[in-house]
Amino acid sequence: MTRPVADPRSGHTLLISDLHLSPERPAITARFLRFCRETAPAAQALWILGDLFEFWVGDDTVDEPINHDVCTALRALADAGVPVFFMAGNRDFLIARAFADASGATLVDDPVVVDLHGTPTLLMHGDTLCTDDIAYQAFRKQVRNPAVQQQFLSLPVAMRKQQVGATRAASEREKQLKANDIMDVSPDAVAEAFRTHDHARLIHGHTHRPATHEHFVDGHRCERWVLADWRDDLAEALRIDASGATRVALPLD
Ligand code: LP5
Ligand code: MN
Repeated sequence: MTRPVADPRSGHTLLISDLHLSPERPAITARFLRFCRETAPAAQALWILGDLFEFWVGDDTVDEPINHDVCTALRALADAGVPVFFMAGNRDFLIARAFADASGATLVDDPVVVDLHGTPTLLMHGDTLCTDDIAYQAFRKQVRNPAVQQQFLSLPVAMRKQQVGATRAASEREKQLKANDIMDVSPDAVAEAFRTHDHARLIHGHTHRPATHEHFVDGHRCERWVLADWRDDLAEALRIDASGATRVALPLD
């Protein structure tokens, strides 16, 4: 059954990011599956702006239990006529075709500008805005290199998971040594993003610092919405309609 093409100014769109789903946090996965069943079906579209998973070691893990459950829930949404758009984060950038096929999600580039209910909106994961974090940007460049990824993907799954574990531990150690500000977006990078994209409303995640910011760039008032990560005591979606953006608190259990 095809749904009538909805007026883009009517209805609403939901955005989420940074759920960090993993077998270690079953309650968060259960919350996400409930969100897919009870909240998201009323939306015109669902955008996932990265770090849906705690990590993704390759599409050959798409049938692992949690990955399978997530893909099935997203597929049900897509089949019900709610398009799902997925942008990768710094944890799940190896998501590829098999995930898209299993989940029905459309993979989108970072950054992308879309018209959301009449307002041009720049969507990003957010890590590329953290330009003062020199060590992270160097790491990012390395792991986004297709040759490095191919080599990683040729390893057995267990070895890939082991390497990710070691990388996570190194990352956590390094984060302890970094000043807090360095791990936030850089004001210059934000201003540059607004300039490059015609001062579109910016929505991103990654920093786990949910807030709404007002920036003034070259005489333009610009809005930046930072999505919330999902924790034991917090789960949120951003709801966009023709009148603007609002944060929707989701039931915790
Ligand atoms: O993720 P988060 O928010 O905790 O921290 C990020 C930055 N850290 C990372 C690293 C990831 O957490 C590691 C998991 C990636 C899984 C990918 C799977 C596929 C790998 C494919 C390889 C081809 O992104 C952190 C930022 C922080 O955000 C805030 O922006 O500061 O950056 C770092 O901590 C990076 C370090 O500064 C430098 C890199 C240390 C890694 C050294 C590698 C050791 C490898 C051992 C492997 C055998
Ligand atoms: Mn992230």
